[in-house]
Amino acid sequence: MSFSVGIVGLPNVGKSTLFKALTSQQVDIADYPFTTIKPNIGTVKVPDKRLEEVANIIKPEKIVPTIIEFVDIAGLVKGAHKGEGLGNQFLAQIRECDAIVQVIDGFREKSNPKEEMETVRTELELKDLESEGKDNLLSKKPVVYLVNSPAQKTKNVEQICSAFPVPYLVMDLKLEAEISELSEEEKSELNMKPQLDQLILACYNILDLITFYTVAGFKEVRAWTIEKGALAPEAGGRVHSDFKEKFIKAEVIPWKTLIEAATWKEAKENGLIKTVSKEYAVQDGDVIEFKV
Ligand SMILES: Nc1nc2c(ncn2[C@@H]2O[C@H](COP(=O)(O)OP(=O)(O)O)[C@@H](O)[C@H]2O)c(=O)[nH]1
Ligand SMILES: [Mg+2]
Repeated sequence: MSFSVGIVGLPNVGKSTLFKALTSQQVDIADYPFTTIKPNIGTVKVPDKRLEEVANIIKPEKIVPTIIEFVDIAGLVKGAHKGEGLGNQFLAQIRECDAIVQVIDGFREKSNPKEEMETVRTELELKDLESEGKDNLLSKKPVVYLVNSPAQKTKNVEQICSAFPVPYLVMDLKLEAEISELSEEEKSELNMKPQLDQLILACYNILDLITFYTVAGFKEVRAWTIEKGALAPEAGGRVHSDFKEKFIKAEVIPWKTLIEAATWKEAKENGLIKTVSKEYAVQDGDVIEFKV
């Protein structure tokens, strides 16, 4: 299972351009057998420095990052909550997402980022009124605001956005889509640094989840995502159903402690790897070996 972020906004603001840039390098789906692929859903690797550091210690054959899904949702227009422009269909897609990235036009002469932000917010709130404040409200989903603007207009955008009551990112999505088509060599030759990692991390962080790592007998170091407060057997269940149903205990070490110990063996000998029971609440950054 993975968590999903809906790409939302008015028509023609760069949503599909962003989707294309994000998904140009699709994750090897074999690692994620339960991911259903539709044309507007893409799986994206979550950049993770800790995973790299853990892998440096374990030296596995394979490193598998955790993923989030991005969903390219068609543009909302004023009146979407009443069904304008297939609004109901698109709002239903947003409801299935865990978070939202709202793309805002900052590249056209007459763009008005603040008004755009408010138009979309109003549609979500009006739709929520219909559900009388009941579960899974659209306007309560965490949002990352992304102003689509080339660098030379950034000053202008900052001025307009100073009225924003929320944090936002500014990116040139057309450029990002172009960069995403380049090979690693071309990128370094042209000194092109994509900014998308920053967006992916902002989306991942706003979901307020935690990451844990498994080492699978030192063959594969892998990052996993789970809700805060999840107990060890539930985390195990992410990895394999047996690790939940037949959970006996797990060996746990915080990633940083493992890095400091320099090897797994060293950590073990110094008693830094703790044995935990099924009552243990997984902590962000734990490296876990499940025992059944
Ligand atoms: N100049 C410029 N044009 C852009 C940028 N992003 C998107 N566009 C153009 O705006 C149009 C709509 O983009 P698209 O991603 O399909 O928007 P969507 O309707 O929000 O999915 C296309 O013609 C894009 O080429 C940008 O950053 N700068
Ligand atoms: Mg589109």
